[in-house]
Parts: sequence; C-alpha cells; structure tokens
Amino acid sequence: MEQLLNLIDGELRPAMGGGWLDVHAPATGAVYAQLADSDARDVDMAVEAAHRAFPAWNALGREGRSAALLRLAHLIEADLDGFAQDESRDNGKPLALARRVDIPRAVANFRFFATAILHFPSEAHLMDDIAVNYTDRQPFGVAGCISPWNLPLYLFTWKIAPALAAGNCVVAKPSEVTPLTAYRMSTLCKVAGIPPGVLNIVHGLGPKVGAAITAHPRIPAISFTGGTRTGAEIARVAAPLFKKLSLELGGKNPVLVFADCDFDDMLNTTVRSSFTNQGQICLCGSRILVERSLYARFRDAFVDRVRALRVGDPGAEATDLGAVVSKDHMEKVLAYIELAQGEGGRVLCGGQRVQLDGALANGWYIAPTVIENLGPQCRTNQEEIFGPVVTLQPFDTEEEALSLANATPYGLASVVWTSDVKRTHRVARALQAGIVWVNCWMLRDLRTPFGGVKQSGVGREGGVDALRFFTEAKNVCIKL
Ligand code: TXE
Repeated sequence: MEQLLNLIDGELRPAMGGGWLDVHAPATGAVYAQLADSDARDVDMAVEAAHRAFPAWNALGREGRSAALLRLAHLIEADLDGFAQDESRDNGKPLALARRVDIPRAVANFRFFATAILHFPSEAHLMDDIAVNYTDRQPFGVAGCISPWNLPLYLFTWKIAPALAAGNCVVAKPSEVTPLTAYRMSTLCKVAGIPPGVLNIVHGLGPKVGAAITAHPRIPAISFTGGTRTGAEIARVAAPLFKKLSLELGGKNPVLVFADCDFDDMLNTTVRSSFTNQGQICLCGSRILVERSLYARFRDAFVDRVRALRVGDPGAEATDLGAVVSKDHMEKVLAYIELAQGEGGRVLCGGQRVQLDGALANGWYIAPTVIENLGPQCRTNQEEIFGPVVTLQPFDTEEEALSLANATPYGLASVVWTSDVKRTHRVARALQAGIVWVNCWMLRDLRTPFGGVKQSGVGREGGVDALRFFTEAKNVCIKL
C-alpha cells in the first residue's frame, strides 16, 4: 500500500505521531493508499523550516523565484498523463476531465504567477514639490494555504503559486480526501530546485492539521477554499490573531435563461455548467431560472440531454460523470434528493445511486438529477448540495428573475443567457455575485478578480488580487 508522506524542510517524511489515514478511490470505494496522519507537531516543524528558508527564497528575487516555479510547471506538464491518472483515481472525476482541465490548469497557475510577479507594479504618489510616496509591497514570510477535494491540484496550486511567487514560503494542507497529486508534486520540488523549507505540505485532517495552521502564531495569513461552515470556523480562530484571510467558500449559483437566448448554445453549455465534475465545482449552476415562455421547451430538451449522460468508469473515454468524491458525500447528496421530494420537488430524471458492476460495484455514483416544482425558499434551493443535482424554476419578468437569483445566502457565480445587450448590463449589475458569465460558463482569465460575496467568501484571488493578498503594502513618504 503506497504511503503518502509530508514534505517538510525538503524531506518526504511520515507524521511524527506515526499514524496513517486511509485514502479511498471513489470509483471502487476501495482503500488504495495510506496518508500521513499529521498533527500540530508536524505543522510546527514545517513553520520553523519555512521561516528558516524565507530569507534566501526572498533574496532569490523575482527572476529566481519565477525560474524555479517555471521549472516545476514544466515537470508537472511533462507528466501530465500521470498526474491526470492520479487525479481521476483520487477524486473519481473522469480521466478526460482531469487531462483537459485539472492538470493543465495547475501548470497554468504556476506559469501565470511565475510571470505575473515579473510585472507586478507598485505605485508612486507625488505631492507636488513637497514629497514623493512609493508603495513597497513585500512578502510577509510564511503563508498558510488550505485547499479542498473537488479540484485538488488545480485549487492547491492556485494558492501556493502566488504565495511563492510573491516571495513567501508556504505551509500547505491539501484535502485529506484527495491528497495524491499534491504528494506527487512534492516529489518534484527538489528536481525543480525549490529549496528545502520553501514549500511544506503537511497532510491530515482539517480539525487537526488545518486548525493548527490557522492558529499558528507565526503564520500571519491564511488562504482557504472549502465549505462555508469551515470558512466561518477558520475566521473565528483567525480573527483575534489579526490574520489576513482569503476565504473562497460555497455557492448556490443561478443560471438565468431568457427567451431571447441562443437556445442550442445555452442548452449545450447548461448541461456542462450543471454536471461537470459531478456538479462538484463551486462555480456550477445549480439553480436554473427559465423565462416561462421557454420553460417547457427547455425542460424537455434539457432532461433529454441529461438522461443521455453516461455515468460510469472514470477511466473510460465515453464517461460523462464519474464517481462523487466520498461515501459520506454521496449519502449527503442522496439525502438532499430525498429532502427535495419531501419539499414537493418533482424529480424529472435521475434521483438515485447508480449501481455499476464488477470492480466498480462499490463505487460512489449518482445519476444526474433534475428537479422542478420547488420555490426559492425551500432548503433544496437555499443550501449548497455540491453534487449532480439542479433545480428548475420559471420566471415571468426580469425583476422576478433577479429576485430569484439573489434569494440565497450565497453570491459566488452566475450565468446569464440573453441576446439583449442592455439587459445584459442591467442584470449583471443587479446580480449579487462575484462572477457573472454571459452566454458562456467557466471561461477563465487568470488576471480577473475571483471570489464571491455574502456567504461565498471574503476577498479575491487571481491576478494582482492574489499578489496583493500575499504581500503587505508599505507606503514610504520622502520629503523633497
Ligand atoms: O470542505 P471542508 P469539504 C463545500 C461543499 C462541500 C462542503 C464540505 O458544499 O460539501 O464544502 O466539503 C480543511 N480548520 N465545498 O469537507 O471541510 C479540510 O481538511 C482548518 C465548496 O471538502 O471545508 C480541507 O483541506 N481547515 C468548496 C479543506 O479544509 C479545515 C470546495 C476543505 O474542507 C478545518 C469543496 C478546520 N477546522 C467543498 N476543517 C469550493 N468553494 O470550491 C476542515 N478543514
């Protein structure tokens, strides 16, 4: 059984306590590896190593750090297929998706911030002939990065790349549910010339390892992606310690479909925005709001397309949906489908666990599920399900569409389908969301601010927002 180790001070090592956690393959439900069951002692060792490594890493300068990150990007890309196989095995997602999205985006994250840091501007403010001010943006030392299981390497690197590029060292914890690709990447760090202690990966449980990172007095900033409830817990611990926080949390994203949209383009994309990665993306559109005149046509065409989606072996090219990430998560999603029916929802397709045969018989598969006949205030339309489940709601006016769209405690992403340019601007402005896609979904420019409002998080990642998060701004004012 493979043992997935911590990376601390440049060395791959087990947890100091010697414990191990089971790692499952969602496709089969079987345990395939053992994970270092770390605790606060491992975090302390990582933080000390990071602080020791910080001066030299920072002194390496932007060019030197950029070169090291570009080498790491190249090494991951050179083994793209291996990383994609690992990601699919660990998360249950289709191999084709890991190969097309997850791993190329992890490479892009490193390349983007390795070059962005070379062009990261600072400002100057001249006070006529009195004084000149300049803004000095410096790394703060050691950053804590905690990431989730849905896009494991993609979201792990989305945090550590800007942190490292900015000159900080990192103590990072990937999800214990999907640690494999972070472990694989840690075996490449020495070859990439990332000095010992610059990147430390401490594996294990959130309440033990994640909590120790959050509370550590020598980690002044935490970047977190995960559930809203966990984000609130991290904020509760970090607030009295005055730590900088970046919180990317849950979503309950609306898709607004107006009757004047490009129907085929909308339909094709809405199937993707509903069920990509088994619906386990915080950006998926889980509430589909359709103008009433188009509702019946959309519902029938959408259900036909969803019924044709193939749930199966993540390794098979033809598979559209693989397994959901864990048994607990499968049971959570199935419980929400039960709840929806109890709230009066009508299941138009899906609604049950998919039982495969052979080696996959014990895997965690759920049929893509479409539910109608639920109002905006029921739990099904208020709470994040984070699985292959969407609801349909009709609307009569633009005002009603916006009222429905904004009717949840979340505000992460939203999608608008219309051909009316004026409506596009009106609706985009009125939506309570950090991201509005119009006639598209998941088009990503890494320079753009990424994040949500309300219970979807605090702060923004991406581009200069990320580099500003991972530096402290100092104003220097010099009398002329
Ligand atoms: O997230 P958690 P999980 C949502 C989704 C999902 C729910 C829970 O609804 O069902 O969150 O998913 C670490 N202190 N999203 O369990 O628990 C944990 O070990 C510090 C949306 O994955 O938030 C993991 O590394 N860290 C999200 C990370 O936090 C703690 C993507 C995320 O775990 C901790 C994933 C603690 N007390 C889930 N407890 C998105 N926005 O994309 C746990 N962790």
